[in-house]
Amino acid sequence: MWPMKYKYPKLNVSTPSKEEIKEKTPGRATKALIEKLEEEGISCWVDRYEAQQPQCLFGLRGECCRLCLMGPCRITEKTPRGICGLDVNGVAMGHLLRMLAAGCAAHGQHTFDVLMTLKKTARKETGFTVVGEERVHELASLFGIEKNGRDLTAITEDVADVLIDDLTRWDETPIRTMMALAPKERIDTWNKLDILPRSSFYEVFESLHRTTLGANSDWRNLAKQDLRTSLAYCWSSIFGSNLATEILFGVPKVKTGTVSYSILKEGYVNILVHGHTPPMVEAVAVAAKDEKLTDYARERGAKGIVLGGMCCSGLELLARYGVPSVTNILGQELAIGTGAVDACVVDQQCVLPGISEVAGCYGTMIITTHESNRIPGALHVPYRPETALDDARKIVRMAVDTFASRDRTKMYIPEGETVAMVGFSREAIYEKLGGPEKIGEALTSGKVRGIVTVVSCNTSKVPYEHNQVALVKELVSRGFLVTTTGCASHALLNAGLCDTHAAVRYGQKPLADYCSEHGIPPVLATGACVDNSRTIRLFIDISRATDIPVYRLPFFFSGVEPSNEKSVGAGMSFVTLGVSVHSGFPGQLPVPVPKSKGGPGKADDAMQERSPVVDFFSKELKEMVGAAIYTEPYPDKAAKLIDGEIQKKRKTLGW
Ligand code: BF8
Repeated sequence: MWPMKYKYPKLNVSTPSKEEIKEKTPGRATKALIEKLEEEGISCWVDRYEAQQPQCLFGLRGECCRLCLMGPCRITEKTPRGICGLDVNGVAMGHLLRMLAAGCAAHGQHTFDVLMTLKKTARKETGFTVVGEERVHELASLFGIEKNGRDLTAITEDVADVLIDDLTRWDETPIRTMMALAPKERIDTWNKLDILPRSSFYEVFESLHRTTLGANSDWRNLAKQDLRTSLAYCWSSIFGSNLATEILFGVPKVKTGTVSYSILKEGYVNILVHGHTPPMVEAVAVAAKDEKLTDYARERGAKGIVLGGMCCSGLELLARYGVPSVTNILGQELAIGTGAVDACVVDQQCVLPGISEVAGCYGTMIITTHESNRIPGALHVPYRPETALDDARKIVRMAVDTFASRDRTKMYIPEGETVAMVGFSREAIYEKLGGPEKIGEALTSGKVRGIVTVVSCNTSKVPYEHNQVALVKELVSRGFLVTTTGCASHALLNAGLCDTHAAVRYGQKPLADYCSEHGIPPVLATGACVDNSRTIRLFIDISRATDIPVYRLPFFFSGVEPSNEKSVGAGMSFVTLGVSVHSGFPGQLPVPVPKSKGGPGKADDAMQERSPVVDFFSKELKEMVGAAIYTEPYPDKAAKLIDGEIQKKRKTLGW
């Protein structure tokens, strides 16, 4: 626990000051770079966060309705309904549904791009080739696609068509990927609850419709659509992207890779890729290795070309090729603030608008590649599957030209990089651990007490990366194996938790022995956010191997620092699967606030008492899908909570 500056007693939480963020964040480079920007008079997210304090408590409590133009309406004890008559339950569920729809659309949009690339590649209309043949064959068998006597390209196109159909279909046929991969027990449960989704496109459309003025005042009906949209998010928006990317570029294998700002090199052309569209990332990675372009860089005075990534694009590169990744969502302005970046190539989502100001101060060129994400002042080279490889060469050439003309006198690259073991696809995990049966045995015997997936973004509401690292160290010391994706994984990679030594450093017997025996770290970095689908398949495989439904197994999900709406969908995907969720901050969502006992302030439980939606998330969901949502901002308490819930499961199983 630590003193934090901004108190929100009615939420029973406090948030940190800028100084507290600088002191508490585990990566020392972060502090150094924030101070560099400070000295140079350039603002970044930490300054804007402080300027926004105190934030609106009605908004933070999910009691501010902005669903129509008569609002915003505050729901209070004195004004229990908005102008239209909607009560707090409808407000809370409606806003949650809009967040889920936005998250489903966001992942769905980059999935759409990958699927179009896959289809065009199958038709030989792009410069890419299909690398992941085994995934094509697996999915063709699962989808009942004829394979005999047909060549790979024809089968691949049929697989792409099923995935595209899952993303876009309007009729009532349930998502085929879900029907093929989800356990029968789950499908029966979802069917009984009447929440089987049609597609991401359809459910997003329907969710927006249901939350318009006068369209739905039954919060339970909205809650049902929340669950349905979560299933679409999971089985179409994230699975579609993961599967299509594995078909296009192969299934990652275990390898070592480096993370940190220090991968940027003085005297080199430094290029960062950032966003969520793997084919664009792949194309730039190919171009950055092009010998002609390296020669061009030398002619222009550079020693060579360095490529690094940020956010999910960085994790994609790291998992598949071991190409270094620099940082996560709240590190992007700091990375550019090193003054070492010549070009930052961004596609879609999680690109902070603030980067353009920082880039302007250092002469860094921002290149946008997606029509849905344009930034004032940036150059635009649109991603087109047919010309992606040529366009990427153009982009790298532009970066070299920037190097030659840019003022690099304000450059500071923090020292020290972390080496990590990465690339833990589902297949790579089995290669190391011997398959789901063997993992099931380790869980039964208690060598591994449970598996916790620690994922999602970073937020200004807690000390940046601190809680993610603290929680995971505590979980490892309590004998839990951790899987991780997204921005959380950057924090864990950087903190050395994805290094094989971490099992002994932070764990104890029997987990430390188990990790050493198999040569793995206690934290398995499985990739980008869409690769939560890898952990979902892992949980399902273990369930099949042990013949125990997922909801009874010792699994847990933790989103320690949620910020993007996509992280709401990530948590809800696991809830629908039967895996309980820990959220690291109670803001804006109708989830229970942490108990006041031992917390930083006294909770005003007004909404807690008057709103059945809180009960819905903490109790009713358990009866419906076998999992619930918990909120706890303090990592030591969160670890205790997760441990307690997992221990209950182990006890019920007689383990
Ligand atoms: O999908 S973890 S801030 S980078 S949303 Fe975004 Fe959150 Fe980072 Fe990728 Ni995921």
